Amino acid sequence: MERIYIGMGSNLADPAEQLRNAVEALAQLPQSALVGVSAFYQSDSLLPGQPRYTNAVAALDSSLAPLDLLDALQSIENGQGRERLERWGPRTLDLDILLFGDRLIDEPRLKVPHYHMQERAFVLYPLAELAPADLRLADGRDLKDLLAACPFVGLERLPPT
Ligand code: ROI
Repeated sequence: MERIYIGMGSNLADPAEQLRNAVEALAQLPQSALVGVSAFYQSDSLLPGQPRYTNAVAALDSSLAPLDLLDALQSIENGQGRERLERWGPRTLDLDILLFGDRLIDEPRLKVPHYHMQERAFVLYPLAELAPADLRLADGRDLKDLLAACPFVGLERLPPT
């Protein structure tokens, strides 16, 4: 079993409901156990002209291989109506593997740690709710240093529902 952190995001078709459905789907994955889910956070899109996003992070223990987990996450995205019309376009559901145990993965379909996580408050702050305070990424960076360099700006932490 390895501890995996998954970033979740939605900005279409009732985003909070999309994330709740995604959590239920993650809880059903084979060879896996859902360990925790952060609070939900709202923020403006990094790209102008899109609806606001709701984001959260889930922690999963799994013995699935990384690319098998990636396939499973993409089938959850597709099952929730994701249409890949344009890169970076609005989406009903986005599931990103942020961290996979202490693995460094550099494959065409999958790069871990996730490439953009260090500059994204909507990833780092929910991750910090679930991860140990002294978490070190597989590339040697410390989560606390990434947090210190990424201000909590523009994020709205939603009350639990
Ligand atoms: N902006 C926010 N706030 N949250 C996201 O999940 C997100 N995802 C994206 C882009 C369009 C970059 N902006 C985002 O893909």
